[in-house]
This record gives sequence, C-alpha cells and structure tokens, in this order.
Amino acid sequence: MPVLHCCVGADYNSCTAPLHPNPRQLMYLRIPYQILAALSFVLCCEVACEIACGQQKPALVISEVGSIEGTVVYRADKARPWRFSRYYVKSAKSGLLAETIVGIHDRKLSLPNTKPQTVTMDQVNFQFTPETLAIRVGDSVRFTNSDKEVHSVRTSDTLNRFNITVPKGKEYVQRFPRGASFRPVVLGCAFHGAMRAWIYVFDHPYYALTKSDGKFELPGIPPGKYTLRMAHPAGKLKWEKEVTVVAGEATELTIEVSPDDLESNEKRPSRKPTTPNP
Ligand SMILES: [Cu+2]
Repeated sequence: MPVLHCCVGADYNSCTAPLHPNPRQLMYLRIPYQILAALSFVLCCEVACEIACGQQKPALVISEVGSIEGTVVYRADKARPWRFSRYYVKSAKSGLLAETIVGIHDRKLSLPNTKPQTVTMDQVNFQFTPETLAIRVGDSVRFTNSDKEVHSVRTSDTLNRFNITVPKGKEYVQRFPRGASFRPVVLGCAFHGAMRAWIYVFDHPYYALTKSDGKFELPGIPPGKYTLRMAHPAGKLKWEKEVTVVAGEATELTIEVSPDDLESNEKRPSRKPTTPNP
C-alpha cells in the first residue's frame, strides 16, 4: 500500500523520507477519490432532503400515466334561474363556470404527500377571496385581511377545527393535517354571518379549481376507471361520472351542469305512485 509522502507542500528534494510518488503524482492519484467523494456527498444530500421534505420521486413515467382535462359549463334555464350565476359565469352564452372543484373521488388513490404548500385566502369587501380553495393534506392556508374591519376565520369541521381573529393587515397561517376530499372544510366569520368559504383537502394530487375560463386539467393519473366528481359549493351544484384513464392519452370532456344538478334536487323524497282504491 503506498505511503503518502510527508513533504507535500514543502521542499520535496531535501526531504529524507522514503521516496514515493511526488506531490503532483499524488494529486492526480487523489482526483478520482475526490470526485467519488463529492458525488457520494451530493447523492446523500439529495436523499436526505427528500426524506426531510417527505418527497418521493414519481414512480411512473409519462408514458405510463394519462390525464383528464376539459371545461365546466353551466347551461342556464330561464324557467329555473340560478341566483349565483352572475357571480361565477362571466358569459351566459358560453356558460364557462368559475370556482368549481373537479377531482377524482376514489379512496384507492391515496398517495404520499408532496412538499407542503401554503396558499392564501384573503378577506376583501366582507368576502373570502377566493371563496373556494383546493389543497392537499399537509398544506397550509394563509388567511389575510385587506379590509378595515376585524374579521375572523372559524370552522367546526371535525378534522380541522379552529377559530381565529384576523385584525386589519394581519395574517394567520393554518395547517390542514387531515382532509375528507369532497367533504370540504366550511369556513365562516364570527363578525359577519354572510361570509362563507370552502376548503377541499385531498389526499391525492388529482384535483383542480376552475378559473373564469372554466378549464381544468388533471395530469399524471395511473390508468384505470375512476369516479370524476365536480362540486360548486357556493352555488350548491354537484356532478359525477365514471371516467376511464388510458396510459399516454388525455381523456377530454365537457362537464355540463344545470339547475338539474343542484344539491337540493337530491333531497327531494321520491314519490311512489299511489295505488287507487278498488
Ligand atoms: Cu368578517
């Protein structure tokens, strides 16, 4: 086994120690080991970071997954006007519907969480803005107050119960460690009874919240049959359908909803035909 020379960095020629490769040769000999050590260090750091952050690299490549994408449209009915239409439908002609949650509703899709995110819900003009959010389990919401009045954020949700006051210009960050998918956390303000908001907390990444263009996209879904669900909590609209996802393909669809999809329709008791007396 070679012995490192004692005169590295000193006068090599005057040294009486046993002769071995000169310092320059030693330097070249060390380079591969230094590169190896550096690569090992980088690899260890990456693994440690992933463990610390709870991240895992996607197990599936693009060709092994599919997607669901499309648009949510509201079809108005003059005979049954939807009183929330003016808030969420910019154009009655196109019917493109904003603030709609679209997502997969299947328990088998429970997946490890990604790096937690923090999203903001403001309180402006005595209204939560936006009124609807979709997050993953472990994410946080930063509640802010842009009004001059004091607001609060409270919920009696059994999985995420809290009650906080948010004075003017202040903020409060609340983490959501648990969620119930399409059963949202319903929020209110203790000072202003008309203020309402909804936070959907998913245990998988396959959900979207539409903006004014009504569009949604759910990428990276493993192939299979799923229940695709749509919810518009402010307008009390619900819809769902079985959808098949194929590897390497985008399943496109337009979700059309109307007054027929109002939640209140579900609660009507079924009328059994009466049998006339003989
Ligand atoms: Cu308030």
